[in-house]
This record gives sequence, structure tokens and C-alpha cells, in this order.
Amino acid sequence: MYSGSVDTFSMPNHAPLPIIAPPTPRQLLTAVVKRVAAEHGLTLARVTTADPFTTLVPILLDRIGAGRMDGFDWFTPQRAIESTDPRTIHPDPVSILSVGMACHVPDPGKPADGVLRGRIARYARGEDYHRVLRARMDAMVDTLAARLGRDIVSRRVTDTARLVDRAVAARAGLGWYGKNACIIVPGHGSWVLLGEIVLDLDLEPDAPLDRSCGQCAICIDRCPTGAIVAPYEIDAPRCLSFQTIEQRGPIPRELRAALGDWIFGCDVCQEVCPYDRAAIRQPDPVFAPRAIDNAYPSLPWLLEMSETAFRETYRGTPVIRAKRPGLARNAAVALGNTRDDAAIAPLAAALAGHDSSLVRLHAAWSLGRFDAGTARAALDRAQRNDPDPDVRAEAIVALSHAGEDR
Ligand code: B12
Ligand code: SF4
Ligand code: SF4
Repeated sequence: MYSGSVDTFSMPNHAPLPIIAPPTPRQLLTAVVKRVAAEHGLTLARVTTADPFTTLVPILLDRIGAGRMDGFDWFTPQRAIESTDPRTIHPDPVSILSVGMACHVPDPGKPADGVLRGRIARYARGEDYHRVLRARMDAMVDTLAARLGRDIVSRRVTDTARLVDRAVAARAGLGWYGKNACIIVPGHGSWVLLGEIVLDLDLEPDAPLDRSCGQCAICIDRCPTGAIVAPYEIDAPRCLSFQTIEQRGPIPRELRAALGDWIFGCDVCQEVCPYDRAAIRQPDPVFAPRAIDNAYPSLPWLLEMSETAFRETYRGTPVIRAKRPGLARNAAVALGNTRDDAAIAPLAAALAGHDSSLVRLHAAWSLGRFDAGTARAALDRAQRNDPDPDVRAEAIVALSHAGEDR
């Protein structure tokens, strides 16, 4: 790839001739780096400098101070400040290669098979991007070192507490910030997962993209929980992605109905975005779901699945992170949200016998959304017999609101 400057000069009696400045060694090196990245499946790759992201510091500290990152124990002010400076992870950083993998594989759609099903966010339906991206970045650096005939000191990160992936991608012009805080990549929308390679190579930086959402605010209006509290500002504790993936305890009552059928992550603020809808679909095939349970799993099955079944179905995918009780908890809530009487029997069975009190508690909440006698009977048994006081208390609350739309 050549990106040198083009100039013209005039000669008497001749049309202007273009003068193409020869590429500099830095431009040639940058072209080699991007070519090697593409050879390793990192087709989205742009460069920025390794200068600290100083303007990010007050934003991160403001967010922490406002409680927007509550629930992330690792997101301390100290850690946040460190994550804005590549020198904290590399002894001699000069450039950063921002890389992305497109994850919007075709949606198989919920089967119309009469089974009550949940919904998994698209990025989590196939292979775990952390592993794939890491492996590609590692292989790419090895090839690059061999091609250049020199050692390269590099640090490769994705989704860590060590660098703010989106800030790197924005400065490198890989994409631009949407008001949903996601990086929108031309041609792919925000369906792109990000990583960085911090290098000791002097590369030609790309320019940030001069794009913005303009007057659009669809994602803010459509977020089911109002978690986009202002443009570019997410209140993580209110975000369904946080509640379904990171939350280890009970999901706050006031957010349970908003969860709808999401049982791992949430894609609403991306699905409604005009840029995401118009994106050319060139996803990486590693993100394709292995089976329907990796995209739209049966909710009753999630409530009764064994540890072995959980591991076999979700091994190597991001869903493993939720752990079996967490996923079953989400399924219990999603079953209640169906308001379909077919949900009562699996919920009653879970309330009576699930090994996790967290799951029983959410099954109680969900049963409280039904007016049927079988739901009340299951709640009545639980309020008297469940060994966990929190489950008994939830059953009492559920009975007092039984059948209400809450
Ligand atoms: C913590 C975290 C979360 C938390 C908190 C979300 C958040 N907004 O921070 C939770 C669990 C809620 C979450 C959810 C999701 N996440 Co997440 N998450 C992260 C993580 C680990 C850190 C993000 C961070 O530092 N946040 C700090 C806070 C303060 O950022 P913020 O409030 O959003 O503000 C940012 C911008 O809005 C911008 N900004 C602030 N003010 C202004 C003002 C202007 C004018 C502009 C232009 C920009 C701007 O600067 C901030 C820094 O980026 C990153 C990986 C990483 N290490 O970077 C992945 C990451 C951001 N997540 C990612 C994904 C895919 C998601 C989900 C889509 C997953 C899903 N489908 O469920 C959702 C999307 C939710 C959303 N709308 O943001 C991707 C994003 C890819 C992309 N194209 O943008 C990342 C980069 C992981 C990766 N390596 O690919 N995530
Ligand atoms: S991921 Fe869902 S809950 Fe979180 S901000 Fe986007 S739309 Fe809202
Ligand atoms: S929905 Fe509209 S406001 Fe939200 S990110 Fe997309 S373009 Fe921006």
C-alpha cells in the first residue's frame, strides 16, 4: 500500500505531470505491518502513536466518581489512569496497531418450534474472541519479526484493564465513537471486536475519522434500561450486558422485566443503530454459532442443564464467563418475561429443586408474574420450605404481587 503525497509541476507547452514522492522507509514499514496483519486475519488494522491518552484521564475518573463503573472491582482510579498510558505495559512503546475482527455473522433467527428460547449477544455465539484475537496477534508478530529479520518488543492486549481498546481504535481512525459509546467501523458498524499491539516500531500513524452521529439519538431512546445516561456515557450497573454477564448476585428487581429474552449480553443499542443496520456483512466465520443453543437456547433446558452439559455447549465461547448458575438465573428471568403459561412448570421445578439459591430466587420472582394457581402453589411451598431466607422472602413478595405486570 502506498500513501505518499502526490504533487504536480508544470513544464512549458506540456500538460502538468504528476510527481509522486517515493514512499518513505516508515511508510514502507507500515505497509508491511498492515499486510502481515491482514495475512493473519486482522484485516481491520490502523496505526496510532504510543502517546498517552491524556484527555481520557478526567473522563474515566468522572465515570468512576459518578458510580458508572460500580461493580467492576478492578476499575480503580489508579488502574484507570494506568490504562491511558502504553508505557505501563511496554518498556519502549513507539506505535500501536489497533486491530478489529468483524463479528456480525448471519442471524439464524429464533426457531418457530414452540420452545421458549432466550437470546445470546452476537459476539458471544461463536468462538471466544479473546482467544482468537490473541492467537492471531501472536502469530502476526512472529511472522513480522521473521519478515523483518529483527526482534520485536510487543505487547498484545484485548479486553483487559491495561488499555482502553475503544480509545485506541478511535485515535487510530479504525472507527469513531457512536453515542452508544461503541466504536463504529466504516462498512461494519460497531459489530467489531477490538485489540491492540503495542510495538517498538516507528510506524506512520493514521488519522482519526471525522465522523459523528449528528442529531441521531435512537440508541439512547431504545436502550431497555436507560443505561445510556448521556451521549457516550454508559451506566454499567444499569446495562443488561453487565447484569447478565458480570453480575454474580441477584439482578436488581427493577431491571428484571427489561431483560426481556437476553440471557447473555445485549445488542439492542447496536441493532437499532442505522450504521449497524447499513453495514456490509463481512463477518469472521469463527463467530458463527456451533448450534442453536449457542444463539437461542431453550430456556427450560438452561434451568435444568448439568454442569457437564453447560461446559460441553459453551466451551470455548464467551458464555462460559457467566457460569452455570448465572446463565440459569438469567434464563429464569427470561422465562418470566415470556408471560407464557408454558413457563410455569419449568419455573416451578427450578424453584422446588435447583441447586443454586440464586436461580430459585429469580424463579420465584418470575412465577410471581403469573396468576395461575400452579404458580401460586409453587410460591406458597417455597415461602414455607425453601432453606434460603432470601428465597423465602422473594416468594412472599412474589405472592403479594402475583399476576401483576411488573
Ligand atoms: C467495562 C466494559 C464494559 C462494561 C461497561 C461499558 C462501557 N461503556 O464502558 C459493560 C459490561 C456494560 C460492557 C458492555 C458491552 N461491551 Co464492553 N467493555 C468493557 C471494557 C472492558 C472497558 C471499557 C471502558 O474502559 N469503559 C470506561 C468507560 C468510562 O467508558 P464510557 O463511559 O463508555 O466512555 C467511553 C466513550 O464513550 C468515550 N467518550 C467519553 N466521553 C466522550 C465524549 C465524546 C464527544 C466522544 C466522541 C467520546 C467519548 O471515551 C470512553 C472510553 O472509551 C472494554 C475493553 C477494554 N479494555 O477497553 C470492553 C468493550 C468496550 N466492550 C465491548 C463490547 C462488544 C460490549 C457490548 C456490545 C457487549 C454486548 N453485546 O453485550 C456491550 C455494549 C455496551 C455499551 N453500549 O457500551 C467491545 C466494544 C467494541 C466496539 N466496537 O466498540 C470492547 C472494546 C471489548 C473488545 N475488546 O472488543 N462493556
Ligand atoms: S447493551 Fe443494552 S442495556 Fe447496555 S447500553 Fe446497550 S442497549 Fe442499553
Ligand atoms: S443509533 Fe444513532 S446515536 Fe446511536 S450510535 Fe447509532 S448513529 Fe449514533
